Amino acid sequence: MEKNDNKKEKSFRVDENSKDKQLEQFREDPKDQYMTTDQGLRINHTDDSLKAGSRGPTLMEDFHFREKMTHLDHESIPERVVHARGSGAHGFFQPYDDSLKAFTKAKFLTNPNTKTPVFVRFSTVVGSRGSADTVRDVRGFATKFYTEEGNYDLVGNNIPVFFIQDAIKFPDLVHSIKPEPDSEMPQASAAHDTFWDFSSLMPESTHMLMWVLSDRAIPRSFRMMQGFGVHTFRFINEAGKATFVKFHWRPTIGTHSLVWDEAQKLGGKDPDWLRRDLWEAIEQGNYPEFELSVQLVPEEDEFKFDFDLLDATKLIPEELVPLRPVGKMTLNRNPDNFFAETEQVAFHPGNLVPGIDVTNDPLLQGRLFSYLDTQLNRFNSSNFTEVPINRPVCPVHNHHGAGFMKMTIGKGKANYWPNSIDNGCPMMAPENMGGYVHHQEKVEGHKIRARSESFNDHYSQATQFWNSLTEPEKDHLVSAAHFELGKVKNKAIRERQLANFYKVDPTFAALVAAGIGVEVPKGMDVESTGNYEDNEASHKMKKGKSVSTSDAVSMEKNKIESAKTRRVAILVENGFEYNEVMQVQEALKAAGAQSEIVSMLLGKRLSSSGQELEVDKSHVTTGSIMYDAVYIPDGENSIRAMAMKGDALHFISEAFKHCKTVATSGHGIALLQKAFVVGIDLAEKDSRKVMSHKGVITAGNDADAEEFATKFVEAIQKHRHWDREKTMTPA
Ligand code: HDE
Repeated sequence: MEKNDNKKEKSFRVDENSKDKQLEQFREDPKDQYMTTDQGLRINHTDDSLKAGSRGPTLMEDFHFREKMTHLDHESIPERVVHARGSGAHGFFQPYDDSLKAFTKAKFLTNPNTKTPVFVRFSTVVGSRGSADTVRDVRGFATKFYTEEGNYDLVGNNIPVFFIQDAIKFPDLVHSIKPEPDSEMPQASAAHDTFWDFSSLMPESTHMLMWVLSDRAIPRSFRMMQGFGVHTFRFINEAGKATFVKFHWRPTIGTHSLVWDEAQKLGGKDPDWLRRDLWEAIEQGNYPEFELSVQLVPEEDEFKFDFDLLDATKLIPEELVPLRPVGKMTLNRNPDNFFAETEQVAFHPGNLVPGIDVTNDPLLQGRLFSYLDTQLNRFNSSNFTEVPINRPVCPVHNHHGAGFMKMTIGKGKANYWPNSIDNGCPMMAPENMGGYVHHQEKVEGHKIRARSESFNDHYSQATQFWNSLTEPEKDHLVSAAHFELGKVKNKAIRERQLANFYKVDPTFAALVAAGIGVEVPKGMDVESTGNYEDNEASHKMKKGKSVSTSDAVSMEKNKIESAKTRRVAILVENGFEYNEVMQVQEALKAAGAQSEIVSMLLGKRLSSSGQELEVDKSHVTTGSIMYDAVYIPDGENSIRAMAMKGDALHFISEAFKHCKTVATSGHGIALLQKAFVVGIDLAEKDSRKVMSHKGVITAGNDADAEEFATKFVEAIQKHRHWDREKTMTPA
């Protein structure tokens, strides 16, 4: 039975403020308020429990004490089994135009006038909630779009492929990569025997392993990493026509990574590095922005590739199917409460809206079961969807009944369908009123526990990835393999993994072998290396479309040169050149970079011309690893003081080692030499010259300050100067 409610439903509209308004009714601001019990009773003393005499026992009747303690005892819920550590942010998404209408009827992707509110949660996968941010790991990139047609979740990662092809292997994968079951070690790391044991026995993981060993797995910032939907999904247009689609997020300030040594040190010095970076950027108004793009493949082309579109260990090379920009997401508000929002947000790849549907990718199919199931474990109730952060902004009406923590108060008598008592409400929505209709796909086959042969090639795209990297990127990947496999105690596992790497590329395997104490096994056959398919069968290129290299996968080849939000340390002691600092600071600000004054101790430092500068950070609380570039202004006394102190010298040589931009002038040039900045010609005699060499900028006493500042900013925009990596000094 239809009810004449249609008009009301139709006129429903969402904009970025609507989620905020909705959250407003749940927000509590304790400002200018009395503290109360949960019942609203005002509390007049919370520092002592109620006792029989001031030295006597605490009384059971102390309801305030009991309530306060009970809350603490129950303050945690189970952390996520994977992606436990995360950071969230609110924002909005807006499409550029309506051109996707030809492919999808999803309104939030096709109406350029709608700003759809979003909540994004970035995460690491393996570590516990309290683990460090900068570990080598995949990063989760999950977005909840609060659309007018219901919540749509794009639950992706910062790597476009996955370790396994079928969800039934996920529990094995997760067990192997998590800390080992007897010792609960190591925390937040894949560098141990069980993980490499499993993955060396699972050749299908090879492509993903190449990405995980690459710099992608140690992002410089959540704001500087790509996101991928990974699976092939389906768009459905108004006419019911389907098109295969892959989703991509690209940060507008470019994709950049840390170096491994830096990542490890940050884990100790600031385990919250990525969380803090995201939080501070939003507080400062440097809103992270990501462009959403899609790759579209007509249904007729499903079998035209040399890989299977349903295989999540494969990407579609952008050279074959270019990215088509759709719109932009801006993250502009930090959560008010970490637990209520970031911890309680519950994603599900099965949260779909009309115009988007799933495919038969067996990894995706398994996820459709797991995400709801895991929330039940976390929340102990199916009513987690009523928690404010998970609530859609459009109306929700159904007959789901009671259960722990039911929040909404349903009216009416009929809690079943069909009913006549409540006029058949809530009613079914026809397709033209936004009712979700699953895409009709003809499926037939024998019931069989097997994998499609089209999933058999485990190495071609791993080879393609290796072939597409620049030399520095390859060097980093090999060093990462030295670290990860170097931690594996069992030599047979190292050998078996090496055999898989041999199938990717013999040179790559030899480079890895040289660092992990094993030989490249001769013959690479089944007898010598273990039980897996031979090279021919598992590496064959089929007859479809393919490319042997794909520049799009290299971060270096796609670098966006920008100094925006880059952090620059200005090292000073008493006697620094004030005017020089002012000029450089101005140039940095104009380029969107941020500078901080770093000195031995906090307090004020006096310049050679009598002005004072407040120190932002001391060497005790910071380090070069927390900056993208270093600048040491001239000033004889300032430089002399630094030359006597290990901290400043270490700061400079470490920044140099991590291939960051280092700039100085006048007396500072000698300081660079003392800090083991080598392989650079620092001995320029012409005092009017500004030298820019492999990211080291030096200016003589009479050089042009503007030229110096410009070259400094240009060098920062390049992110890192890998060409000097091989001449690095120990730090
Ligand atoms: Fe997840 N994944 N996953 N995953 N995943 C979870 O759900 C799972 C996979 C991803 O910030 C869990 O709510 C299975 C691929 C993100 O809250 C769990 C399989 C991709 C997040 C789960 C995969 C992801 C999760 C744990 C293989 C990229 C964090 C907590 C079939 C496309 C979301 C939770 C957040 C979280 C299951 C593989 C992304 C257990 C079974 C591939 C970003 O349900």
